Amino acid sequence: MRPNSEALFERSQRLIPGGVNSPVRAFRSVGGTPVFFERAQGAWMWDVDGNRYIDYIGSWGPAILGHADPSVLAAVERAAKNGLTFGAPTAGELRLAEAIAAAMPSIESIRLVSSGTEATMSAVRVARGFTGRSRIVKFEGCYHGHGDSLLVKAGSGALTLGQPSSAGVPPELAQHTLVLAYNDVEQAERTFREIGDTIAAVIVEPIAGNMNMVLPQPGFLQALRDGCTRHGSVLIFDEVMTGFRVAAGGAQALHGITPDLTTLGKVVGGGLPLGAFGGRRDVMACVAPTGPVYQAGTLSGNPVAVAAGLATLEQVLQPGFFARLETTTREVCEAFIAAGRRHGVALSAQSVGGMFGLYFSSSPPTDFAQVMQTDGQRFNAFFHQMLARGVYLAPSAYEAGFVSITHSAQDIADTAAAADAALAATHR
Ligand code: KE4
Repeated sequence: MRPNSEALFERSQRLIPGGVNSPVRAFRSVGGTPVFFERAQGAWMWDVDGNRYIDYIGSWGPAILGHADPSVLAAVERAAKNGLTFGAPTAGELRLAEAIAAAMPSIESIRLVSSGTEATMSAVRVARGFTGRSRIVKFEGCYHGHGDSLLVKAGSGALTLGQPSSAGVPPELAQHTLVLAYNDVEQAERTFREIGDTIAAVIVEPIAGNMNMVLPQPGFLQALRDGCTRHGSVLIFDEVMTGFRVAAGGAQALHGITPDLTTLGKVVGGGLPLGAFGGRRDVMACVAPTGPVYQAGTLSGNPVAVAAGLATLEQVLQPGFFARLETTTREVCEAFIAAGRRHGVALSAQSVGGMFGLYFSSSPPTDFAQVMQTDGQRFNAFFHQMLARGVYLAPSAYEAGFVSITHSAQDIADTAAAADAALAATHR
């Protein structure tokens, strides 16, 4: 008898913290036992008991082509047969760098790394090295990976020093991180006026996807751009989630704002460990070995991960890809909205490209405070009802959802039917 999720979870908790290798997977936000998966193909995943699920997480973004895309697998196999890692430069990583730079003109120089965290951690260090300043600004509700300077929450007052949001982050370090309110233009402009010349970098998710999905309000990103330009601070767009997910050129293309640095991950690695940071040539010239800011990695630019990334971008950058993906994702949102309307439930949804937000509130939240007012308990009940009906949503009311190019009309119809039944069961 093969062990099921419960048995595997029980055993894994004895050896792995929380039984998982990344906290959100533990279902702590929604309760219950995390599902252990065994196989995935296209829009579907199968758990260890053989149950099939329509997947709306896509491994938190990478699976934009659907799982186990044949062309990506073929590219990975070809690369792997030539050796898994050289620790030396290869033509493939140059081709990937060129493909990214061609899609995102703000990237004049780029360094490949192995995760989104490495990308953002490195970008912050480069900004500090380039400006000679220590202070950085981030926004409440945005997540940029688990680098120490970015695990910081808002201090008591608006301009007070940041406080660690994790144990193990020294207060002496957290104090250099200022946490502002996402979409609060007036606060951002006031901060620049008062301390702009002390700011090394402003790092922002240009479309927030880690407090569920929150869109930038008109003028917000431009205010950050103008403030950084005026005060010589580095504007970092963290596009780990939005890069090659919301549009071919990322959120920076959709909003017409040119950052000084961009960080990437997820889709750019096609499902294998790969991230990147890059941008203005003068800023990136600070990166070792050309400059004094040290950054390195044994598996940076790994040839197999690069092969997966190149094969993925080859499809993602095809004309019409995002038009198709946008339509599919919008149809998924419309299915949820229609179900909420049929059952008289305050349920809203919105999408950009291949990512969406689903909220138990009458309209999509526009900032962190509004996100915290959405009905998390109703989401949790809905989550489990959908899971029981073979639809796998992100196990948290504060995560975005992701759609692949392989999600079919039938998948959407099945999702709509599951949402109907789930709301009927939870909102009597
Ligand atoms: P990784 O180190 O997980 O590759 O990337 C960190 C990161 C950086 N920036 C943004 C905007 C991100 O969304 C992420 C990671 N996103 C989470 C999802 N909320 C990954 C899932 C997880 O932590 O397990």
